[in-house]
Parts: sequence; structure tokens; C-alpha cells
Amino acid sequence: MPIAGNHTSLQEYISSEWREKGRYDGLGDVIMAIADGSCQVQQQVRQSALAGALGATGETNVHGEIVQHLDKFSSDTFVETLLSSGHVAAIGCEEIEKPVIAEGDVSDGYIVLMDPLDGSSNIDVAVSIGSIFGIWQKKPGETVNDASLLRPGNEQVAAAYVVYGSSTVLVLATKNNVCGFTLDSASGSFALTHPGIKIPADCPYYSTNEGNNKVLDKSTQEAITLLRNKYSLRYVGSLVADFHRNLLKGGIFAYPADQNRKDGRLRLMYEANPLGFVAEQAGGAASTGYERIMDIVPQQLHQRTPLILGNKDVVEETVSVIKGG
Ligand code: AFP
Repeated sequence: MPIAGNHTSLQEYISSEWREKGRYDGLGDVIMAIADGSCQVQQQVRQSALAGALGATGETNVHGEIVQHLDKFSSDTFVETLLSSGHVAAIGCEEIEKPVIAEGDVSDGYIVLMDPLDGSSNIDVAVSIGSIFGIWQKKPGETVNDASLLRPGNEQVAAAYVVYGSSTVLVLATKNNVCGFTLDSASGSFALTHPGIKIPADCPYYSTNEGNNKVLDKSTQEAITLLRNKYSLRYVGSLVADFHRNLLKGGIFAYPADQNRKDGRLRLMYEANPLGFVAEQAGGAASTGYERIMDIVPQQLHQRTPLILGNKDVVEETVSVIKGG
């Protein structure tokens, strides 16, 4: 069934923008695997209460968090679609302690780091949640092992995320190009609805858990106070949903380090790096409060990082206050 309203489909976009121009060999199949997986996940998300798929599995993940049924469903679904693409050499996943290494040699392969379902605490209350993906190209002739996944964010060739909200939107970023595709549920295809996304210069919003303010250090409290005095608070508690709003409307997201979380709460490889890549390609910035997220040389697959993300000027101003400037 054709897409409603004569929109360009994600498939057509990939063909015209990549394949016909001989760019990103195999990446198109990886993105279509993400699109396919997210169609299955969004279906399960929307039906979860009816399908008895709400609640916890009783298992805990490598972070010591209780695994929700939808966390497991999303993780299994994306591992399956990504490996079936034939272009994924390895996967690092929030829900899986060790990397998943593809069998056999995947020549023009990609390495995908993913948070298959971000915002788990919002699943049971019908609040927007999402999936996040960072994509690196396998080094030529490399025999992939666990260490192959520990690459800095600035080596990503692409990043993508999906928001399961009032509509299902897939945002795809490559060098200097960020586009949004909305799922047309009638045809089951993603349609290009947001070409050439740039973070607006205006910044009406700040997103942070104000409940953590009491455990922030002095300079970080001053930085948050500055945001509070200048912008309106919007905080969903799902990073992907807060980031998506700020990407389209302008805004800054801040989850700094605090007394309880010296390394921050969010994960570097499959939350901060992919969204940092999207933000930078859209004219924004991503920092720990002290350094550029994308320049961090990772030590562990599941390491955490403080994250300040959004409008470039506002991120830089916030960082300068945190540094005590
Ligand atoms: P969950 O996936 O455990 O709900 O965590 C969501 C998250 O990683 C990110 O999406 C939110 O921005 C952040 O944590 C919310 O953390 P707080 O609940 O501490 O505000």
C-alpha cells in the first residue's frame, strides 16, 4: 500500500540519497532493520496492556534494574532484525551484558550500540518512550571482538532514534544531515516528514530532574538555577522524548553528575553518543559539563556519563558555569 499523501518513503530516501550515490554501502539495510524492528515494537507498545505485556519479567539487567517485558521484547526484536540485515558485525545492548558478535565474517559490516527501549519507567503509564542507536563502521579487515565496540562517538557514521509517542517518529542522522520519518500505520512504512532538521536558535525549554538539585555540587546548582530563570521546564523522564522535543522546538537537556552518581546516570555508548551525534549534525552540542561527549574514549560497554545536550550556545554557557567560569 502506498504511503499516504505522496510522501517519500524511508526506503526511497535511502535509495536516492545513498544507494544511487554509492554511499554508505550496507547502511541502508541496517536502517531498514531498525525501521522493521521499531514497527514491531510500536505495535507491542500500543497493545501491551491488552496483550498482558506490561510489567516486569522478574529478571534484572547488568545495571541492576528490573527488566520490563517490553525491554526484553525490544532487545530480542532488534537483535534479530539487525543480525538478519547481514550487515551488522556486532551489537552492544543496554539489556545484554556482553556484546553480541555476528557469526561468520561480515565484510562491509557495521557495529551497532543500542538502548532498545528508553524510558522503561514510563511504559506502564502510556508516556512516550523510545529506542536509540549509534552506528560505527567496522574497520577494514578487522576481526570483531568485545574491544571493537569501544570506539569514541566521533567515529560514528550514523545515529538514529525512534519515539513511540502520539505518533511514531524515526530520526536518522548522517554527516550534516538529520531527517525525521513518521510511521504511516496504514502502509506500515515510514514517510519523510521532517527533512533537514536543525535545532532552532531559540531555546524555550530546559529538561532536567529538578529533584536531584539538592545533591548537585555548587557550580552545577548555579548552572541549573540559570536555566530555571531563563527557560520553561519540560521533563518527561524519557531521554529520547525530552531530546526529540528540544531538537524540534529548541531546548537543553541536562543530567549532570551528582553526589550519588559521580559518573552521571545515562549510558555513554547507547544514549549519549548517538544523541550527541544527532545534536551535533543538527547544529547543537553535547558535553559532560567538562568535555565533548563525542571525544570520550570509552573503557566499558555500559559506562555512564553526565550529559548536557541541546542548543549549542546554551550548552556552552551551561558548561562554562559548571566549570566555574
Ligand atoms: P529508564 O529506562 O530506567 O526509565 O531510565 C530512563 C533514563 O535512562 C532516561 O531515559 C531518562 O532521561 C532518565 O533515565 C530519567 O532518570 P530520572 O528518573 O532519575 O529522572
